[in-house]
Amino acid sequence: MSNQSYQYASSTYKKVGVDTEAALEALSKVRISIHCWQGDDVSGFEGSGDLSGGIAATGNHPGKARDAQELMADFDLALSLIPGKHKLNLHAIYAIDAQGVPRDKLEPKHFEKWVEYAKERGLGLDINPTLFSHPMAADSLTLSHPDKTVRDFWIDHCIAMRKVGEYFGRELGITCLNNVWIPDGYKDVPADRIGPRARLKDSLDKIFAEKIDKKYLLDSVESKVFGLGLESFTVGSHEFYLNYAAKNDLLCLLDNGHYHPTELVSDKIPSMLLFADNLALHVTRGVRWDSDHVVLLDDETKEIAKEIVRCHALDKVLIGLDYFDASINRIAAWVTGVRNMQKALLQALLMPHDRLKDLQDKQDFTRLMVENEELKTYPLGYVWEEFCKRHGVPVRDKWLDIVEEYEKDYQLNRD
Ligand code: RNT
Ligand code: ZN
Repeated sequence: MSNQSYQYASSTYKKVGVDTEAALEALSKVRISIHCWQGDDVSGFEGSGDLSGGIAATGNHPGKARDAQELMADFDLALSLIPGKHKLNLHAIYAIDAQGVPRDKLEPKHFEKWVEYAKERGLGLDINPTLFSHPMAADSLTLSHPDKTVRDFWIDHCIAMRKVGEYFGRELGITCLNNVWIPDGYKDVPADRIGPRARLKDSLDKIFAEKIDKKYLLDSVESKVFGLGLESFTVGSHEFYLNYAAKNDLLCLLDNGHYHPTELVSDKIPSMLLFADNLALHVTRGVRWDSDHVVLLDDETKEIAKEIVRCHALDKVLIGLDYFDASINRIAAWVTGVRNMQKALLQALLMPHDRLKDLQDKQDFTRLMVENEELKTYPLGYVWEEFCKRHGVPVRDKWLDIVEEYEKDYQLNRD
């Protein structure tokens, strides 16, 4: 029966020149970098308390992971419900058995257990230095701080994490992405804009001075428009990092919560790809601000996926997710976001892009609009079901029953 549904979908797409088998094959090769921090509201294992840096996880759904064991167990459940092979994205604050080790002294050995975990599951690992939720970042200034002692601490931390990333790449045989994001900014109109940016530039030069084999490690820098309490000025702005990355052969990481609301990351992707070999993304959903809601199958997610696919850039764009919703079951949040990113990619892979481009070039905008609109109700769902089945994960919303059972048996006993 279900096979019949897939056959029907396959023949429907075939009529517009789309091969569903090729789409399924292409999608199965895409590793999404899944952020570990959805599992515990960006708390980490240092036990130091509140999230800082102008970002916030809101909500108080019970059952968040309290330690590495719980986070790993929760993530295992999420993985069992997500089709395909992926990457796990870690932050420095998720070091294991590193109690009392200052962030600038973290070493690969503090991440050995994650490597073991990843190896057993065929996962890749990504890393982020953590330049927030720390006494040295209490004033939301880190790499651009006027005090050299503070800057040096964070420079050393970033260098330490590059070594951890290199270790991940070497151990797993899957290139690690090390992404630097800093909160630095001012609440009110600054008296000096170039000074903090010059200091940030100098700090980055020191962090990236050592060349590390790109087979193991790629480095990216993530810009932002503003943070909570830092509304007037962001040191690491888009222009700053765009230029810094281009000049220093680093990747730009575009987080779609980090731009003005009518500015779209989907539109930036082709421009970036004309000038850079690789590009990194944090796919998220900002509601009114950089609120980091769970990724839905919404228009911008679909448009991002379309750009990646029609630029033939599935192997050039490193797709990561970045959201942290504490108001719902955190495993369900992971599964929903990743599956939606995959659905968006599948939908993009099931479009006759050459034909549509041709209509644009011929300026047949009537037919272009009509065909695009008709494609929206093509039987994507049956192809998605087939993908889930082939990868041995539940179809449609069946996976939620499993999460709910786990929540009852394990998560609700945690608080
Ligand atoms: C913050 C950035 C950054 C963080 C994570 C936790 O606005 O998006 O990527 O969300 O590093
Ligand atoms: Zn981000």
